Amino acid sequence: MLRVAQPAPQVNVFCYGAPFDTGAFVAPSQEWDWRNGIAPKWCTIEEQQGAGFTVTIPLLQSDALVGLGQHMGPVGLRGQQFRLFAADVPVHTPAQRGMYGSHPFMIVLRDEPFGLFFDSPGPITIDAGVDDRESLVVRIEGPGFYLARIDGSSPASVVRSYLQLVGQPYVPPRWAFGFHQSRWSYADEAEVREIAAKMEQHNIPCDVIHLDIHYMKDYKVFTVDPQRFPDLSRLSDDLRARGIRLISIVDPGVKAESGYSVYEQGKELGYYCKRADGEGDFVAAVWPGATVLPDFFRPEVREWWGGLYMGLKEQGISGFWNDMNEPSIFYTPQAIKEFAGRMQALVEHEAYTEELGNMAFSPGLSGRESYYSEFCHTVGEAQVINRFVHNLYGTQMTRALAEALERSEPDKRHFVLSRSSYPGMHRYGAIWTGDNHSWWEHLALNVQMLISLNLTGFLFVGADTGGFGGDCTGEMLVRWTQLSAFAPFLRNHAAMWACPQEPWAFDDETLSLCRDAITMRYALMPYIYSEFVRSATHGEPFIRGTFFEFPQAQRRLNDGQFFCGRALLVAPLMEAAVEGRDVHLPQQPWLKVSHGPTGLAGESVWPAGSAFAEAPLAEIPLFLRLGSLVPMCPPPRNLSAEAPSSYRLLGFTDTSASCEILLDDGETRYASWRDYPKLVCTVTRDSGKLCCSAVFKAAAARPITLELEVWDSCGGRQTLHIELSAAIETP
Ligand code: MIG
Repeated sequence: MLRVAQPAPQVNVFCYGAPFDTGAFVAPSQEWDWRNGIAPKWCTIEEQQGAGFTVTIPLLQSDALVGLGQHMGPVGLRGQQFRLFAADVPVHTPAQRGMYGSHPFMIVLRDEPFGLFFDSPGPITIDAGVDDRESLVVRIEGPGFYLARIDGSSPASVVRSYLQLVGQPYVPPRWAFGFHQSRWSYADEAEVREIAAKMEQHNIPCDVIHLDIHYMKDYKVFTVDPQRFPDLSRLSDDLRARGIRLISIVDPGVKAESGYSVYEQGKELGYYCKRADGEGDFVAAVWPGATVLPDFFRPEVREWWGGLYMGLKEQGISGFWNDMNEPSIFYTPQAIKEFAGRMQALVEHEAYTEELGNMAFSPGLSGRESYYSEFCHTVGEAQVINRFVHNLYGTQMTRALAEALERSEPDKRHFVLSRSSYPGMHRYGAIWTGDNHSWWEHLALNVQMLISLNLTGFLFVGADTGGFGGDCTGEMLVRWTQLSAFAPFLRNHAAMWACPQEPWAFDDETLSLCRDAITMRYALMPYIYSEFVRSATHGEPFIRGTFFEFPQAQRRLNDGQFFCGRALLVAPLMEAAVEGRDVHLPQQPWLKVSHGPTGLAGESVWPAGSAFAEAPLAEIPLFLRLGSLVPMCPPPRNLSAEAPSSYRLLGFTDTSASCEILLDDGETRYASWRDYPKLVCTVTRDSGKLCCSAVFKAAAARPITLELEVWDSCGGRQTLHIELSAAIETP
């Protein structure tokens, strides 16, 4: 492996008690400095009567703390408290201390930063300098845990080592970078066809339409409602012919209904989670009513479940969306009976008490933490109560899916999306950030989550664009689409009770500005896709905060701007009725770029420092970093279309800059970045004259046209036109 002359990052893994093997680590243990039961010098570890452990890490006053993936609150964690216990979180308010996923990896930012990964699948409570301002206190419930400490010279080197430890982030097929349109739920085949037709009619590039829970018959997983979707194969074929793919949702809860074949199979095989009291299968209520939960901790259950997706795959479904896998529980039959009984007793006696008031105000039935102590998993020989491995359930379900797809087509990359996740799942699939609302605050939260999740190895992520709950407005949809145009995963999705939210659901201006933003993303696809794959294969985040790229700007943890790849600084608008915002341009001159449906063009050079960027509704402030070269192409209708034969390159450099454009088929799996077919372009200045070299690597040469626009830091602009016929070098 090639290493630059930097102090090699140091990784120590401490093992405490008898930890559960979460599968998060992939690196063979010999490569790391494993220490069993020895307390590290830089923290104190207290054991609490067999109930768990408290780890206290002293913080310097100047330390900042980032990470934790999916969480509420600002990017900087200091001064916040968290509780990692995967939950179905219907409203994302600042009071929420935990989300759908648990990602217990943090980075302490100081001159010599270090990462901390607390590997344990049970509940974890984190106090980041609240009770004691000078300490990070982490409470782990369970029989043991691993603690990895990763010392590095920069946040980037810490993340790189972390990803060597837990494995390379998931790379989806290229088409997954296209525009996804979703809704809970498109009611039937006719409506899905209409959505596809409207995309064409309105000239909006689109690759995917999602089928939410109503495609199923009575919410029974792996069934298709014959009334709503009489011929799913034909529908998917027809859409595919127009470049649009279908993705379908799958929930873990299996309707407990005799005669329903999936239920019967699993029952016959004994594959459902058992009640902790030994009284048979655990039954809980979710969408279908009474359901049972597959025990995904057992390899044979994963294999069985994974196989069930293949039925949908054979009907032309291109990828899958695992929802509700915390797992979400609306109520248990026992809990609702108790609740109803108690309520009825009070009502009968006309006892309009405070208790009744409380019951009316908050029934507290959905997602009660105690439910998760009522069932268990079989792990090897042992029975383990869900609570202690709770945060891994969604990961195990998603692993079942990813492994089945891999078995069916081992040479390909697949589309896998999950709501709940834990480190390790970042290797198998994508996540979205769950049920946000059409609130400006959640647009800002989206930026925070992109940064924090990417720091934690979850690279292919995105939020419901336009917001899930509540009614979006035209202006909000435009601003959100402009932001998500730079997110790895771009999906417009809305809840059942929300107003229609497709780009055409508002007015003509909204439609045309959403179209512009989406089309711009397609024009930028050579950059976005190539840069994403490069990040994933190099163990780097794709979305990065200012502090990550410029560690000197350590205090700018939550400045509401982010880097999309290494070259582009994006400053989304996060308020209603504003025509601009403050931006912070670190250290060096930046090229302000304008954008449009055909991509980016240089505008003017801005000096380092804080500035106000005008941004009427049609615009999102974008800046190109000095030393970069961004490849673009004529925007295709969808990403299954033929590979482009011409590229536009926008550069900003006083010396030289280069870019690598992937030329792969968009779905073949490669062992490393080196193996991807690509075109490497380099621009240089030779006594003021612009030169460009372009070399095909691991790819057959083919005729390609290059249009170059290159700026220097004094505002000079040069252009160049090149016709490549084979592996040649110009000038
Ligand atoms: O309880 O399938 O987060 O994206 O549309 C709601 C219906 C269930 C929650 C998911 C959301 C999805 C919805 N699901």
